[in-house]
Amino acid sequence: MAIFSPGFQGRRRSATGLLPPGQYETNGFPVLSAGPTPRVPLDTWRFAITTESGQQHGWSWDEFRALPTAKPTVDIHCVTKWSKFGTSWEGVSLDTLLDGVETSAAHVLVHSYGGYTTNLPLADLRGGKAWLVHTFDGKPLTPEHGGPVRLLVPHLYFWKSAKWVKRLDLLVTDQKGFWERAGYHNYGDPWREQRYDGD
Ligand SMILES: Nc1nc2c(c(=O)[nH]1)N[C@H]1C(S)=C(S)[C@@H](COP(=O)(O)O)O[C@H]1N2
Ligand SMILES: [Mo]
Repeated sequence: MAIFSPGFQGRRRSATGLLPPGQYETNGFPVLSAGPTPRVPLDTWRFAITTESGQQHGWSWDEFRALPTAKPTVDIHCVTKWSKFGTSWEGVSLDTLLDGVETSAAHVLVHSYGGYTTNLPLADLRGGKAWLVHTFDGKPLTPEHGGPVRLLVPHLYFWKSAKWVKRLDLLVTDQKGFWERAGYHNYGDPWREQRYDGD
């Protein structure tokens, strides 16, 4: 039996229905890029995970697209204060990609085509909380929004969701990324409003 609430609009507007402190809702999808948009042809695209012992696990586009996919619908929160509710994506869970990667590292430095970097704890990529997505709203992810493939880690501020993702380095010692070195918070939990270093 289906239950419809009075205001039901036919599509889910929010995954949680909640706005983190200091955020406002937008219906648009702003583009925030610290540099030019790299164009990565699919026949040369590769994604890799390297471990602290120097092992490398790599995927070509065809290998990546052969992996089982998930379709998360999530709210996203940018540190510049916009939040967007109910964004729907398709991609590969990091749990799938990390399956068979042997590591005792606790930290990750994410590298993008174009040179952008961002860091986060490896634990934040596990447990169904993070994906490498290639589809947004049922269509291939556009280059401006990080296509062919971006990281999606919606429980942290959106700068952690690296566009044009290329490689994850699993590290024993934490290493700061682009915005983290520039004074943004090392972890970036929107619910604790961790915008800047010291928040
Ligand atoms: N490679 C790369 N990834 C990036 C960025 C960037 O400049 N380069 N900007 C980050 C920031 S600050 C935000 S808010 C989101 C913006 O994603 P969007 O442009 O799809 O909205 O991407 C994040 N990932
Ligand atoms: Mo951002």
